[in-house]
Amino acid sequence: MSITTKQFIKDFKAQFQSMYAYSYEEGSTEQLYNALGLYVKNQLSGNWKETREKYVKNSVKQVFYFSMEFLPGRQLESNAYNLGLLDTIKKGLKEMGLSFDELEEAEADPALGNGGLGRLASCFMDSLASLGIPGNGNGIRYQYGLFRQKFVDGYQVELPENWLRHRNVWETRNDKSTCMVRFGGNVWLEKNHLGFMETKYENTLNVLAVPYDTPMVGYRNDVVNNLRLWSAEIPVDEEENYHTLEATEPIKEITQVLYPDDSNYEGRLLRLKQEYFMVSAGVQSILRHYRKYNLPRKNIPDKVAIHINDTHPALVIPEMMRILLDEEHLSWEQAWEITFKTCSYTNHTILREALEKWPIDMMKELLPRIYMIIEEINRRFVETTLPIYGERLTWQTAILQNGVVNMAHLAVIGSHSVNGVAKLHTEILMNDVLKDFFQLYPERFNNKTNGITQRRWVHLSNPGLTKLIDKKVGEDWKKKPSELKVFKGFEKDKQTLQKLAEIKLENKQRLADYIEEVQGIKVDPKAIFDVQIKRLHAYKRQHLNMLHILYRYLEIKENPSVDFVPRVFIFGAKAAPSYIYAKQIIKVINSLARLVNNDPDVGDKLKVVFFENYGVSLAEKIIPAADISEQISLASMEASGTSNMKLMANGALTLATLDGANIEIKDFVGEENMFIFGLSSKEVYELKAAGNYNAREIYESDDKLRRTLDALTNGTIPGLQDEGYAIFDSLVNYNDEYFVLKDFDSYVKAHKKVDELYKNEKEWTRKSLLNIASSAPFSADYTIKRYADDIWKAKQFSKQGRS
Ligand code: 26Y
Repeated sequence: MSITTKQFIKDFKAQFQSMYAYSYEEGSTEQLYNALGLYVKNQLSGNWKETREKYVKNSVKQVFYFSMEFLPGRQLESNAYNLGLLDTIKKGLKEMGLSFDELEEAEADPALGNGGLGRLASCFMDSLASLGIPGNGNGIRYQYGLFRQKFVDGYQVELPENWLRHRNVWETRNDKSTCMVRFGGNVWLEKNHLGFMETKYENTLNVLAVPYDTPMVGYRNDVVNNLRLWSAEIPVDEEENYHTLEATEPIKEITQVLYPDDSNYEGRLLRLKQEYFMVSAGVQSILRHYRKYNLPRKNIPDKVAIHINDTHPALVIPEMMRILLDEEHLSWEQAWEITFKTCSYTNHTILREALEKWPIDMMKELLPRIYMIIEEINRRFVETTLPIYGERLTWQTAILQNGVVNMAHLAVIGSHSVNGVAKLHTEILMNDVLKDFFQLYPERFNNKTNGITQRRWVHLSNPGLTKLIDKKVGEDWKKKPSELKVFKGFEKDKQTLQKLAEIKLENKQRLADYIEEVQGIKVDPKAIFDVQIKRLHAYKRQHLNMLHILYRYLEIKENPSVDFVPRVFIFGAKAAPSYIYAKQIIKVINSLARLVNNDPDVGDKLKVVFFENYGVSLAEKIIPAADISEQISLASMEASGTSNMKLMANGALTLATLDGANIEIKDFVGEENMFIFGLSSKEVYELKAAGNYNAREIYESDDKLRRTLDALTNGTIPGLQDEGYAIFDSLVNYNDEYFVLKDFDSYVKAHKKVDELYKNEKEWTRKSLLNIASSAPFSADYTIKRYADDIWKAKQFSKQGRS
């Protein structure tokens, strides 16, 4: 899209005036942001409409990505960039005496997700549009996003995240496309006068689902796809609204707040309501849309692919069956064939506690018709499986087990494709978590290693690096990431290495300024910036990182001239509000930070920064400044990880266990260009099987480790209540579930290697360059292309970008 600066200024002024009826000079930052956002939205609205019309006119196959979580990040800059308007806008604003960066900060960052899974969904939305694949998102418009995290005396406190307090310029409420979602009541089947079985309901609670559409802008290709988020409202139609005011109270609750948990699953009725609400509205709206294609129903799988992002939307399967059976009057066999061919499922976790299981009684009461259908799916599954595979396998794979509905089993049985998110993770699904299903349906299993969008995570968040790559390899890599490998050719080029080191230092200086501004901590930009940013979970082992910091602190105290290269340890992590242990780890890190940062013996050798309220916007500030990427989960536990990919693409060196996508990072960049430590996944499995792990023995036999662990409880760290004891206890007395002690020694050694290498700036920068140049395979564009080709059978409709 091309537009002159002059034209922009004129249009923007007009936009502002039409909204606020006075001149832009008098506008607040927020008003100016709103006007700018709406200006950009106006620019893309034509493409948005045309994209939708083209899809229908050409009867193209469309993908619907169902996810309970999306983490799009701020959209102003990214939309302007993808439209090709960003430079003009920045220039125009400057001429008007305004700063783009300042206006941008006024945008709320929608925290409609917990972590990796939600951010992945948003990277995928960006790639779908940029590849010109007809792909839509379907999710929930939570009124409150993931809690806003504050530290009070080092403790995490959760505050409501009212992201819609200010207007959201990107969304369009689409009253024309509302649906009705039914909960509870009684349901039965009755023959009607034509001899058809009809489903009858009484006393249901009817909830109005209102869609809010948000444009998903492709990179310079005139494509604008749609993200549809549903909001629950009380029906206005008198006939539907026969409940008392009191009875409709729970309706408002349904889309009020995001479930703030990334793993610890609790049986919560509200969560099940949310899942069905989103699924039912989504499927209804898809089937309504399909009618516009004027094709027989059996062709649905040729025109529609529904993707189930983890089990959370797995009720798509019985909901689709319900509509095809009850409303479209297909036979079970016809309905099942359509549903099965339409649906596909991605698993994102092997953590047992995160695998959803709903009590049958709860499901029956809340979703009686859906439960009847699940029962029938299960009955038919057992009927066909039992004679071939026998009792054991059949009962282990059944959907209904011991009073619960096993959602992963429902998802696998009802989908034609099941995938994991990194090579190792998919192997673990096939050999362990879903091994019985792998025996039943080997052809359904496949791997799709995660990816990230370089547009947000490199082009926009690291303009210095982007400019350097443009200069060295040309601009083609922006549309064809594989071109990045050309950058490898510069690994020995002195001038390039020097420039790369300068850019990193500038990024670190910027982050250092920000750290001082928000945390009041002064850090040296020449120190190693060592970054661990992800949800807080015991398996991710932020406490291993903490123990190493504590170890370094004790070493410095004992011998102030110890040869440690100055290091800034940077954390960003939210803990689930109910996850006590994770919150204790946060408290210990914060107290340790206070101790270390204020000890004059330590000086610049060691600084610890724990950012509050980690999220997409903060990640964009931290990642370009990172030297070390901490990916230290216990091998086999992290399905993939995606911060590992973002950090690598920005030139950080990975310090990692061989877990998740770290293994592929190693395959692409080479072991010699990262720091690998710890047990392998195979060793973890063996150690668990042997059952003879003895954490106390390690504690007692390793002096350094013992001294470090003892410092958790002997008053070394002021300000702790019992948090130090809790962590000590879990590691020493409760036998260290995630093998922290086992991996400690090898972790410390890896850190020594980091220090050694950093002393050789040229060599460090060379490895950094190789990491950047090897990061192309993690482009979400490639990941999405593989999903489209192998699973969805969806074609690129528009050609990929102009410049
Ligand atoms: C059941 C419910 C409480 C629940 C809610 C959210 C369960 C899980 C989740 C979120 C899981 C998640 O974010 N998983 C992460 O997905 C990323 C994208 O595939 C992976 O990179 C990462 O390893 C995995 O932990």
